[in-house]
Amino acid sequence: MRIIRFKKESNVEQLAVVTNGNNIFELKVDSFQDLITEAEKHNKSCSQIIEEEIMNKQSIPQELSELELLAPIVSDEVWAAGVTYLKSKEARNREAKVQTNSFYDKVYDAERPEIFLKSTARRLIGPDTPVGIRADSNWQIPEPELALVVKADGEILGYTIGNDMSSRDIEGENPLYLPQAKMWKHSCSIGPAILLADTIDDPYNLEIECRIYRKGILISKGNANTSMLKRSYNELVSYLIKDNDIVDGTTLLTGTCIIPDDSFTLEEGDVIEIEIESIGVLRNPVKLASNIFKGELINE
Ligand code: DO4
Ligand code: MG
Repeated sequence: MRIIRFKKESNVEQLAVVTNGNNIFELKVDSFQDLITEAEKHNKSCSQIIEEEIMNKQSIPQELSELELLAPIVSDEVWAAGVTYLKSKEARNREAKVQTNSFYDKVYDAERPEIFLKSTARRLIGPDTPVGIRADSNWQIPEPELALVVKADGEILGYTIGNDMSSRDIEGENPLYLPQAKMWKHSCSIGPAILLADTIDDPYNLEIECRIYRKGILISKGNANTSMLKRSYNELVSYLIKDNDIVDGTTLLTGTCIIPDDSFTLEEGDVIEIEIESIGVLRNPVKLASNIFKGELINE
């Protein structure tokens, strides 16, 4: 069972559910956060609330591909975990030009994971909206990551796809530049759907594929599986919420396991597709952040 948000002709933003049979039902609540509140109020899970609501409802006539999808949730904050896959540690050691005993080696083995603030609601975008690239970086990549959607108390309610856009030369120059290597206009995309946690068998066995197209031609492709993750999702969440108040619907990206060749950097006009089994495909074109006009809203 997957939750989506889409724009209707009237410009109204509609929350909906996609069932396993790919039928789409509009939901009464306006946002995923409201769904969490509703479930809490009735002491039920989000999927129970939905099942009861759609029991006697008609599905909409459109197919998923016909809808203008938005980020399935506008999280107040998106956090991210880092160096949770071996591939990420190795790539970061290369970009920082260090061979042994680096900060990356240490954090990969440490009890405490790396957790950083990745995005705020204003900077967050959804499917088909351009992700930004920085003008002051010559080495930029998408980071395809499984994202957890969590409740204020840390319960994992669902899984979506996240793109942790990153500047490898800025981070490689000095790890203290991490916020600049990670956060700028349209540097984080999530979507296209939230797969509800109690409707999936094994979140540690999900195939991930990242495809990058330039002028319509596939120029980079990588594959991985969430089984390669060094830590558990609950472990990451437990550190996120240590003495840190989060609100319902906070998103936590779980780290990247696909890194394009070191010679690769994104260019304006490229198109990024991140596919995660059972969730869908998160597609975003790439635009220079300076060409995304000031005040341009999410899901323009
Ligand atoms: O250490 C810097 C960031 C790591 C990261 O974003 C990742 O591993 O995905
Ligand atoms: Mg990352």
